[in-house]
Amino acid sequence: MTSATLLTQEGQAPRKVWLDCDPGHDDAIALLLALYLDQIQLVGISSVNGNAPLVYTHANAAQLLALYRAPKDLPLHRGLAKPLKKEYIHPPVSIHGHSGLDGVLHMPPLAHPSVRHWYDQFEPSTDSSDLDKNEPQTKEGDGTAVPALIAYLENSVPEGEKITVVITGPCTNIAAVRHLRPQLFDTKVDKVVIMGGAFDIPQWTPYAEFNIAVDPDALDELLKSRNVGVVLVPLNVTHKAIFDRKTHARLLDPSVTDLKEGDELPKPVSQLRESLSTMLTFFRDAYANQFGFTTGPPLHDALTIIHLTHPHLLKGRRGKLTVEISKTEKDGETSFSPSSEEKFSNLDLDSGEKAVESLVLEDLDVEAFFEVFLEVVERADEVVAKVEM
Ligand SMILES: [Ca+2]
Repeated sequence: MTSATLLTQEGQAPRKVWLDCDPGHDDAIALLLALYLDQIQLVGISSVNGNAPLVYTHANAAQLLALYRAPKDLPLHRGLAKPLKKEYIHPPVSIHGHSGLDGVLHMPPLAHPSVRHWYDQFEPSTDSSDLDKNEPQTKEGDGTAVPALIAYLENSVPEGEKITVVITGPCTNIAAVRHLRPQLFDTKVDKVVIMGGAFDIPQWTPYAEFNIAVDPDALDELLKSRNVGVVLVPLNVTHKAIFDRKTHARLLDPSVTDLKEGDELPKPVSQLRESLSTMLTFFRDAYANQFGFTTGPPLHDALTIIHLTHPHLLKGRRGKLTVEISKTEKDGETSFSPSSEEKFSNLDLDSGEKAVESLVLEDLDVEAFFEVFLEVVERADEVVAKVEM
């Protein structure tokens, strides 16, 4: 495959996407793909509590946008710090670290003007002393994400047009938008692509995957819509997206295309490649120690973006998706009744009188996915080398 076939689809306008995330090592990869794949035009980003408390995930998002040289006019909004109805469950720091995104070399500090640009974009901090210590401040209040997405849908999405929402953390922010303005949401959003859920495999609780367990009521709110389809990217498919040593070698140095067993990983040929390598090394070690993954970490969240840019690389069944909100130990358990065994790459968004079904993705073309990932790194690398932070 050439880069032209991977990165562009002739004559197609990019899809407008709002990305709601809780970075997060795998969110960081999703964000890189969303920024650098031509098929997507990011119209807004919001942070949500999840892999770490909101105060950290928001700071991480600002730092990543600076690291990746995102366009300065891309808005980053701070979202909700607590789930809709439940108390926030803090995950153990052993998976994403204390900050939610530990272990990344060359990450710009919070006090860096470019990070401050995004961190303070809508709610300027009153005191920068905490940022000088590279510790994000605790902000009171509910952030600006929910009103900002409502305003965007109302004022910037013309009648008859729609945007896509991607969620790579708990569904809290987006569910709050739908709860407040269901009609606006249902007419201006075509689908919501969510990383979350798991079927018949080990999960965060005995029944539920982490993103959904944190805020099951939020997924339930999104599943109430009869117009807006949900595409679920569960652990069953994300566990196939394993970043292995061979890919790691190519990430560090694209000329090393055939790493042999026992060979040492090559030296990074750029600073961005070193940042991404350290990011995924931290995640690899966490997955090895916590879950016994021996070949590498799964890049869960990245697949939400691939579904939009390269839909043919992912397939699943359509049907009825539900989530347990009974306030029992099963809270957050996802259940799925496929309408047939036929596999699809997309929802049927034009299902007329009957409610739009959900699409639960199951199969991944692993090799092609990592080719896209490496092409994106190549592209980002060129930009990062040229553009000052
Ligand atoms: Ca995430």
